Amino acid sequence: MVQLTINGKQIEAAEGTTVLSAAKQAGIEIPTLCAHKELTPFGGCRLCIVDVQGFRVPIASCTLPVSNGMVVNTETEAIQKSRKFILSMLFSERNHFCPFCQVSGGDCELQNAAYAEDMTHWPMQPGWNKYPVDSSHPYYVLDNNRCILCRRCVRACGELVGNFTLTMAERGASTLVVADTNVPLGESTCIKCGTCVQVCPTGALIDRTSAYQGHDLMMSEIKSVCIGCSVGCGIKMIVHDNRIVRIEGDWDAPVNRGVLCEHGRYDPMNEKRNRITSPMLRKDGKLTPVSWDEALSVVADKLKPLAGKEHDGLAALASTRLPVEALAMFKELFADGFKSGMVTSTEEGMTTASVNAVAEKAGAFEGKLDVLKNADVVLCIGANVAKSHMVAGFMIKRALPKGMRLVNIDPEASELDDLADVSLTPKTGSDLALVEALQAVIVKEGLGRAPLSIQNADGLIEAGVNASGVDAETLSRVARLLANAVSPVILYGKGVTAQRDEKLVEALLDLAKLTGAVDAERFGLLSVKGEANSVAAAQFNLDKQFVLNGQQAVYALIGDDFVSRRLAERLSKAPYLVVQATYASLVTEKADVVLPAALWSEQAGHYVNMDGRIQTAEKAINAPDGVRESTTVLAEVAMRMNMPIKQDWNTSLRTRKASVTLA
Ligand SMILES: Nc1nc2c(c(=O)[nH]1)N[C@H]1C(S)=C(S)[C@@H](COP(=O)(O)OP(=O)(O)OC[C@H]3O[C@@H](n4cnc5c(=O)[nH]c(N)nc54)[C@H](O)[C@@H]3O)O[C@H]1N2
Ligand SMILES: Nc1nc2c(c(=O)[nH]1)N[C@H]1C(S)=C(S)[C@@H](COP(=O)(O)OP(=O)(O)OC[C@H]3O[C@@H](n4cnc5c(=O)[nH]c(N)nc54)[C@H](O)[C@@H]3O)O[C@H]1N2
Ligand code: SF4
Ligand code: SF4
Ligand code: SF4
Ligand SMILES: [Mo]
Repeated sequence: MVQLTINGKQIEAAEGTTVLSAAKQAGIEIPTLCAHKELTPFGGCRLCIVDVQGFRVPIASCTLPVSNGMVVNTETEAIQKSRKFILSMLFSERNHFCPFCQVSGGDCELQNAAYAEDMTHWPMQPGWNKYPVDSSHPYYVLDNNRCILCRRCVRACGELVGNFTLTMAERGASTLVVADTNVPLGESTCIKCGTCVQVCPTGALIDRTSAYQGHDLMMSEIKSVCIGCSVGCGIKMIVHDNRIVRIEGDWDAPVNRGVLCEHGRYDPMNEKRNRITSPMLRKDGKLTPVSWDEALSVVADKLKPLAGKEHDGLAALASTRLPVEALAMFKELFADGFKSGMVTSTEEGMTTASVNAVAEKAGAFEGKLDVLKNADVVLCIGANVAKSHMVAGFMIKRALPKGMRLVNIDPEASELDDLADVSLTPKTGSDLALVEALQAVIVKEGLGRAPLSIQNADGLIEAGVNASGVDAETLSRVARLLANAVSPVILYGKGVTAQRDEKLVEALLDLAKLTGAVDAERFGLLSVKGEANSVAAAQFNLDKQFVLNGQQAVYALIGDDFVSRRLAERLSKAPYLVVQATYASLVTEKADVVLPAALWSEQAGHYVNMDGRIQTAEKAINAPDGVRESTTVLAEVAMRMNMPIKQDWNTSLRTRKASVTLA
């Protein structure tokens, strides 16, 4: 520990801490602009200057490490004067005459910094040189006239997203933020995650949807969870007048630490599907709006006689994007209450069934996404994380320049191949033979970290080569890379789990133990699941393959999920179809009864992400009139059939062994 004095206060700080963070820990705020807690210090704007005894000039505190006996002052008259001068310079360098932001934003850190120094006007004539504006991007605009060259966007795109699209071009006063080799943003390598926009302290990068929508003071901020995929990123919804104005990553969220992908930040803002706002019944072949009472009594009358019939009664299907509360009720009503033998989810356990089967025997064996932070070798098998679980992909992409090695195993070409040190393209379905061959090489060469009994190593290697079509030399190279890693991680996805082969998951667990990815303390094996509540659905046994065979009716709880033509075709075989859904789709078109359902942001609920975190989504906005929450409707259906439900999701979530620790 290091002892120092800041503003007369004795402070203890860990070695390597910057003066800026030491001050913050001691409750002393130093104004900053280019600094950001998730980014490496850059020392560019110099607003955080402090006076250090023994130094002739003020010095930037964000890049200055603490040292023993240091005496720092943050609020001397000279410092305050210099700070105002720095701000005046920043205002004068470009056009910060922002009449619109004045009434809207309220989140401009440059303006706020000036107000904090009691600045009321610009002491220097602003520069009116014209800098380029790039409006080629679908989601945001880059206006270099408002840019203070803090490089937060550049650092965020590289350090957090691992995309390295943004850079600085030109020099001095002409310095500009550009994409790639100065191509329009809309034609660049940008993957549209919006992280750069979120970190920009001024109006240089502004969101198309939220700019000029009103002052920050008029907005409320609701913490929630993205339901775009099973990563479960923490978000903040900025709401005004019962409308989501903007979605931001939550810097305090343990999963994503503020970063989001396109699907989390922008998809909900660009929803084009048509809402269903009234219950409907098929009358004379046509869906006709009716009252809730009429719709629910028809449903109850129709379904009640089907209770207790395991095979020829009712089949029920729920989306894995629904809150835990709804999934638990759904299971209780149809599996326990109706005793139907075909109660499952739209994902049919494709990402979870084989994983849970192993957990039944081995207990929880999968780790947290955090293990990626210190991984030196990552084996990605059957998971297209650059597309399907983008923020997990960012965790890999941003570590690659720091030396992480990536092995990708996928029969099809994927985005990860460009980033991988080694890409294996085995024949589809040959993974078990391939994984056993990797184990055999490690055992044969004596590189294993844990005992694994293998009888015929050479035979297994040969079998793996023959089955997969991967040559023996590349296979051995991958095995050695994994075995020699200090903290390897194995990440698998639907390419593996959809094989529904418990042995394959076990083989991956054995490989993880053999390479030290999994030991008593470390859980460097994990799978991406599918949707926001795939794990919860599996815990409720909603993981069977959906087969219609003689059932007289189907209850499909779709919620706000997307539906495919394939699903619509499967459901059209139902003699009678009840659909509870937010949006009109090919499935609602085929229904006999349609019940409107609230959207994720219109109801509170819990979601269990891929690594077992139980997270809360708050209600952000009210549903349109006539629309009810999924749980309200299920409870009503249950009541009308005299099958009241207990609603104890937390207990039933834990009755089955999970592959991840649930907390
Ligand atoms: N045999 C077999 N069965 C499976 C699986 C398997 O691998 N094999 N996988 C299981 C799993 S994990 C799942 S999730 C289900 C999927 O089963 P389906 O319900 O068939 O879903 P998808 O095939 O993902 O199709 C979703 C539809 O929504 C559309 N869509 C998706 N996102 C958007 C969007 O942002 N905007 C718009 N406009 N449209 C969108 C897509 O174009 C697609 O038409 O199937 C399950 N069943
Ligand atoms: N943007 C976006 N994100 C999504 C979704 C979406 O629709 N849009 N859907 C969500 C859902 S429901 C799910 S289930 C997840 C799926 O997310 P992932 O688990 O990443 O699954 P896929 O994206 O289907 O990628 C699986 C990869 O496995 C490969 N593969 C196929 N067969 C084999 C095989 O035999 N062996 C090996 N080793 N690999 C194989 C495929 O080529 C593919 O690249 O994504 C979720 N995320
Ligand atoms: S949106 Fe994301 S990928 Fe695109 S430039 Fe910004 S940070 Fe980089
Ligand atoms: S665009 Fe914004 S974040 Fe990027 S350098 Fe300019 S002011 Fe900083
Ligand atoms: S990675 Fe998944 S949970 Fe995170 S923002 Fe993207 S879609 Fe949402
Ligand atoms: Mo899925």
